[in-house]
Amino acid sequence: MPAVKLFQLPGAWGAPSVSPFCIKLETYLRLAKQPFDSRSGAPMQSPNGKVPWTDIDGVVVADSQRVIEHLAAHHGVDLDQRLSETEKRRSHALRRILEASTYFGLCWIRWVDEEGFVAYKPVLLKMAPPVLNHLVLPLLRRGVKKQVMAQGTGLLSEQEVHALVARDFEALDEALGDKPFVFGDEPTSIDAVLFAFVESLMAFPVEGPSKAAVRDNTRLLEFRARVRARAYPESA
Ligand SMILES: N[C@@H](CCC(=O)N[C@@H](CS)C(=O)NCC(=O)O)C(=O)O
Repeated sequence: MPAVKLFQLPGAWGAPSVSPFCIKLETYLRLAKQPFDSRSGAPMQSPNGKVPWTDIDGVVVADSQRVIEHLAAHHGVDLDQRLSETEKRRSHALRRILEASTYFGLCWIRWVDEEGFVAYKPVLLKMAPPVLNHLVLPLLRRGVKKQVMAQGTGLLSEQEVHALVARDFEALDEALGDKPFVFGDEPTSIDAVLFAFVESLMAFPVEGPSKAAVRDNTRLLEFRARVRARAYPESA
């Protein structure tokens, strides 16, 4: 087994990290039973300017998906090994819904929405008080708002953003169906991604229509509890 150092943002509100991509990777490593050493790391320290990143046997790999692919290609650590080519393509499509659509909805909920930012701000300030002070935070917020605008989610109304997030989760719920995990009885990489995004939405302490929709979805809530019990038995 390779020696993995995982650099990521710390947790809050009971979630393993404030970043869905960090939760995804930590959950993947845990589900794959790959030991790792978790270290605190901020985007500005990362080789690609984003969290998470890793050091795997001395090789630095940034980006959660690259890490998953690196572990499969070089170390035989691969939760998707048993999937057919068709299932791998479905997994890719489902992952992209969450990472390229839902993610920006979550950014809107935390960074653009006033109530969301009021709740997020103290957590951000606590994470790195000397660096992330009251002067830097508005600049960070402006940067995230710009990203959310450029991607398109920032151009939508509040109702539209929540409707989009709720529909993304409906699509994932449909793919999950009544199975324990998306591709059957055992977890694969898409389960780590789905868990990360359900967890990120539900743990954030601000109510809204998209959170209410997932709260009404027993299958997704049971899925969240199932992954938590497997990957984080200490807190399940
Ligand atoms: N494709 C990347 C996305 C990572 C990402 O967007 N991370 C966010 C935190 S959730 C980040 O570091 N943002 C900092 C920034 O964009 O400045 C991955 O899968 O790791």
